[in-house]
Amino acid sequence: MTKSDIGIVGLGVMGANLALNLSDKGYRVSVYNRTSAVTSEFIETHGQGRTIAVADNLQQLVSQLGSPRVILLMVTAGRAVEAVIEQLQPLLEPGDIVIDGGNSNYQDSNRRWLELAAWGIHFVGMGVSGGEDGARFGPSLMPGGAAAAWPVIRDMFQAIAARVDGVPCCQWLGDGGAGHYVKMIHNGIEYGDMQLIAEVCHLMQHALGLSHDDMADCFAAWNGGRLESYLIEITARILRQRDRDGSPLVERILDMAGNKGTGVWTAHDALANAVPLTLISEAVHARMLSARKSERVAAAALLGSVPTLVAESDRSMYLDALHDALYAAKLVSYTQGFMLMQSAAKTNGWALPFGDIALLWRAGCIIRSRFLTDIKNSFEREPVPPSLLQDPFFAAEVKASEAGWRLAVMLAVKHGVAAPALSSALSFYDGYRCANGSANIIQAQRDFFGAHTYQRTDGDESNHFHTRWLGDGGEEIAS
Ligand code: NBP
Repeated sequence: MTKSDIGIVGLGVMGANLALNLSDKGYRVSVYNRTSAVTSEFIETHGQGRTIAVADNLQQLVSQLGSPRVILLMVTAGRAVEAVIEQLQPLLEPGDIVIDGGNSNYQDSNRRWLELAAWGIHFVGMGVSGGEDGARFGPSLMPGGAAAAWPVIRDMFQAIAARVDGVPCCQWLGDGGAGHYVKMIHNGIEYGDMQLIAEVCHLMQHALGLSHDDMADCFAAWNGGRLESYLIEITARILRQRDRDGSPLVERILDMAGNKGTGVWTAHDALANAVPLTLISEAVHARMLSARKSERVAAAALLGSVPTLVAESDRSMYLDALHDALYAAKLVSYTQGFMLMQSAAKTNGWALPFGDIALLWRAGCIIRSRFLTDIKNSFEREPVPPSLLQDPFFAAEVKASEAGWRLAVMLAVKHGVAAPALSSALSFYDGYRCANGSANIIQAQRDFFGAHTYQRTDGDESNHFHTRWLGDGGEEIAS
């Protein structure tokens, strides 16, 4: 029997569609699913005219593969991945490749990379984005792990990935859990983009008094400009969707946002590594607040007031402001996301290819947008700017958007509409572009109550001083 190029474990939404995508591209695929009825249904529905081999167990799957064996796990992250790797490891030989394509925590991938390396097995942690449609017709793929695996799997995964101008949205990202790390940041940025859009919708509705069709028209128009992106495009379509009785469907959707934890991982990682990731963290917190529905309903009865609407004649000015606010805040979010990746690259010893990361998010994933090409250009400048906000192109863009951004945040504050992402992004921007901030007061307070010392601005910054605040007011150099 001809050996298969790849074995897939897990025929859920993602595994099944990746199997079909690989098969369409001419790769011979073997599939195995824990529940055999799922495999039977998959083959009945899709097997005709395809060379997809079926395995009843992992041993059979392994025996169907050419050497080195390439096995893609598309099972639920966590215990399921652990269980499958445990069962697979004794069946494999040095040089074989195990790819985890689930949404695994990058620290698990760091560990699995090391554990499997001890057996000579190459572990790859590969972030997969784009959902069902992406998996079927072209996902964005973020592989990292054992570098020796890349030459073996590159052609196969670049063949099935999304493409922009012929460039595949699949590039090698680095050792260990680098691929899953980048996927985590992708998901965090997705949280931020979604929250910003939700805030803008809320302001359009509750401060400007726009109808759902007007809002949809606005997003559709914005999608023709510099905000062009998948999420803006689908928001226009969502706003137009009607329920059975003809009313806007979104008004019937409960305002409690779910989450699968990757946003929390991102925020947590930022806190653990002292990176100011305010926008994504606000987006995570906003979902947490949304989940407290009954508490919010009670608070609305006690504290709520009906916000007034702006005059109709001012609407178009405020719509322009919301456009600029969305653009500028999004830039802050990406600035922070790339800052976090730069910090992780240092901590983990990864040479993350930041320009390529922007390119591989340009298609096949939820955050795809025009904007990512400008980010790629920033990482190609010599020298690379210390952050996206210091890139000459983006600095000019954000300055041009600043007045509208402030107006939009003022609108939210004045009309009592929560806009935590738009406003915290503006606070970050104001803090970031402030050469002399307010932390001198904090340092003085810390020294006052805890003798934590401070550095002076008018001398050698390597010296630390303590003032005898309650004594004679004199200053001493701390050791
Ligand atoms: P599904 O929930 O559709 O499928 C889960 C698969 O895991 C099934 O094949 C299931 O087998 C298998 N599985 C489980 Br659960 N426990 C197992 C075990 N102990 N041993 C062997 N197999 C086991 O998931 P999916 O949506 O295809 O997602 C797969 C991975 O891809 C997840 O990590 C997910 O986060 C990630 N991802 C999903 C999307 C998306 O849009 N859905 C996008 C990007 C990434 P069974 O049939 O026997 O239960």
